[in-house]
Amino acid sequence: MSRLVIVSNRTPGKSAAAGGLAVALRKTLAEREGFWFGWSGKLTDAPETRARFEDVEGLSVATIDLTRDDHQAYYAGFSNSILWPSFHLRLDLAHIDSTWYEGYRRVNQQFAQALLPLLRPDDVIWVHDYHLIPLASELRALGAGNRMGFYLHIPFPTADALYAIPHHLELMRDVSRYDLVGMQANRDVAAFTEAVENMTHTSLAGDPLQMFDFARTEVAAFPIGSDPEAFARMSVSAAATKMVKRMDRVLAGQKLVLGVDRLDYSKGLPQRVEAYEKLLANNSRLRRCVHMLQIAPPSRDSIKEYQETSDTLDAICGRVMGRFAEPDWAPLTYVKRAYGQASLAGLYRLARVALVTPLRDGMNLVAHEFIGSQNPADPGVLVLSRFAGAAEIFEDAILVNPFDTDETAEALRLALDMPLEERQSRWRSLMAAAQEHNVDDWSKSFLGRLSPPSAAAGAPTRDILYLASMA
Ligand code: ADQ
Repeated sequence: MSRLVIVSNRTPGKSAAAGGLAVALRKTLAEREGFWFGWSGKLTDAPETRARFEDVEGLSVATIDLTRDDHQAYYAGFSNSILWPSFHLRLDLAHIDSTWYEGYRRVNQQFAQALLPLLRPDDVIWVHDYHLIPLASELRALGAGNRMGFYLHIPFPTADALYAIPHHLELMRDVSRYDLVGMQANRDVAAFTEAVENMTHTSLAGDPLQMFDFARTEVAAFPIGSDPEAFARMSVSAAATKMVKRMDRVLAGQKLVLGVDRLDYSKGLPQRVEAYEKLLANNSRLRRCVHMLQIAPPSRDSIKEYQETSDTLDAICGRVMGRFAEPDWAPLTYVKRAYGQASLAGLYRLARVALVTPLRDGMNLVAHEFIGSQNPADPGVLVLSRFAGAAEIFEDAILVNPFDTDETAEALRLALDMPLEERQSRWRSLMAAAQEHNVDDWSKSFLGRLSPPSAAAGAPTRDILYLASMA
């Protein structure tokens, strides 16, 4: 079997708490030869194009350092201040700085230069996420003919939002240099197809070699998932039980409403707390009977919009406390830190309702993890945003428009009042969907399509065919 090379902005570290995706990809790499390639997390003064190999708990990991300026332009700049907000339809939060694109391309070139000498002709390369859209172009420009796949973890934007991104034509041409492009949801494939149809025959600066050619690029939805059985086991583990006991003491019989997210404006946190505020305002009988726990560790906090989201959330939580708290009752707890997966699994299992209400999300793994962690005899209810990719999978969640806080408040009330039988039947259907879309099958199906059994070892054909089609 050919080797697998996984490329992502960050590689799995030794000490970082492993997320479900990292665990799944590690497992995939452990089953076949290959290595993981990415940024080391270190900043240097001079650009580096020689990768260093390291053994990370049995996994072969190759990394390079980046210069401070390049990293700023590539990561905080083009990736997270232009692509992330635009792909999440938040053009109001996008910042256009014309120098960032150069840094973004430079880092992708640097990745390609460092990766190329490590490659064998029949290696299969799987590139992850929006930071690395140009990587296939850059590798092919250096002569790599390998099979290359790209997986977009975030939603694909509507055509208008795409057109607002500087250099979007070049980025679309870059996407066309992959053999397989995976998206989270059917809606993303539809948006992508529409954009390609609008742009076909668009040339860049009149250069025919720069034309889009998606004829050899397969684009399909590969919805990611979690490992629901692992969450079922973790939710009754010792670490989970410890967390549950701590929380049970605070709850003293109140029903737990839980939110777990990175602190990101796409997750709809202020709207969610506002919906909870409306629930308490409209249903005085529920006061002292419910408690909301929102866990939201800060992320990307060097970016102004993230600090502002954090400040907004602080203010709204403070307002709800000021409005409803009593000397002996707090309506909510807001925790800005990360927890291990087992502790989270315990909290998921304890919760009567999970509020998973992003304004837009590629998939949302918290929804999958919550479902996996439930007690089949007494399951909680999932209130889920229509605008998460997960909404295509979990039809038996209570689906809401997260912008409409009245609707979310009413969905929350329904969830809290839902009889046991309905909770059980909805959960059974959700669990079946989570099992069907588990993360192991996700990576197997993507790699199965990227490296079909017929792909002969040592057959680097892509560039030759591409150039022939231009002749
Ligand atoms: P994210 O935007 O990070 O991922 P999500 O899918 O919800 O969003 O995954 C978050 C992960 O972080 C989950 O595994 C969760 O358990 C973990 N997590 C969240 N809060 C935590 C906390 N306080 N402590 C510890 N762990 C915490 C991007 C896309 C998503 C897509 C994923 C995977 O934005 O749409 O689902 O990639 O493709």
